[in-house]
Amino acid sequence: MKSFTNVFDLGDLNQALAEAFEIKKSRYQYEALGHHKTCLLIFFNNSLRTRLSTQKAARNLGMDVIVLDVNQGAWKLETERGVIMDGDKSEHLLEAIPVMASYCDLIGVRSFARFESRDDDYNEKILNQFIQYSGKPVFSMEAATGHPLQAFADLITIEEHKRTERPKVVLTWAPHPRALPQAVPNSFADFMNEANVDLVITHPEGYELDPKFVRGARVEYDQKRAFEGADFIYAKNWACPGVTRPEAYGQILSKDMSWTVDSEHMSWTNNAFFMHCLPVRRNMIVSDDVIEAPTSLVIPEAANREISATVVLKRLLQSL
Ligand code: AN0
Ligand code: CP
Repeated sequence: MKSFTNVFDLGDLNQALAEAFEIKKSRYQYEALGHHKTCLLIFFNNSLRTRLSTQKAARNLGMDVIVLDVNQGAWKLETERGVIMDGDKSEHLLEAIPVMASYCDLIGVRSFARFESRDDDYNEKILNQFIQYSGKPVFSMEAATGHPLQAFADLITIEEHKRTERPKVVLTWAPHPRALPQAVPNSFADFMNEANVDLVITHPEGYELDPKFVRGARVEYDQKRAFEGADFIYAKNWACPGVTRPEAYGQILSKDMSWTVDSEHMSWTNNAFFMHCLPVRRNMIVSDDVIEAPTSLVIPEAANREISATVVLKRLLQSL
């Protein structure tokens, strides 16, 4: 594997899951693989889980880790070519990338959607520059349109908890006070569409996800109907993806609190598990009682981030 940005980079998902369970049983078994190798983690945005779980994964594999928070202590980076750099940005990404790459063997990048241009975000302008100019294996730690390490961890968690061969999995939009990226729902749909699950996506009108990720999944605008018989409820807020409403890309179209997942919502399901990638705003996305219930998987999902990252970094190391 030369880079990791979406589900297709993993190849056979059953094989990837088998590898994940093998690593979960014995997480230091590939410790020799990373000897004298360095993993650089570059954060343009905040993180708790990704920051910790990816460092842990790199150490499981015997690697050294360097973490760079671009906005805290590094020079402000210009990302556009052709700009006269007379503003507050002291360095260009086109120099910074090869310099950073010279100190490491693998590069993880977190760079959220900026919501300035849908084309720039959906063409993964920043992540692709790292892939193009670093000459090193690059993996996404949540880029503009995807968060595949999260979705892989979610798939592992579903596999561990499913009660039927082909569970019904519902991805539901929920309200949030700020405009959030589509990376998490995009990657969740990307992975679920390749997994052995029945995926239903529900959201208010205007929140249609990009067809590249929705593919053959059923879209149901009636949240109650979507929840009926569900085995897993995966909640997430996202801002307008600009599919049916291009002019509203990145905007908040609704704060309808009737979409908040509470115990009444969960009563419509087949005693479903509740999932969310975290961080979550309680009583906006999900009620206290639902996230605290024994059927809430938010902590196991976060713990599985170490496992998904260990599988991915192991495969990238094996490609060196
Ligand atoms: C981010 C998002 O919605 O993409 C990160 C989630 C893993 N969440 C926030 O910015 C609150
Ligand atoms: N789920 C997730 O990626 O969390 P962080 O933003 O804290 O890394």
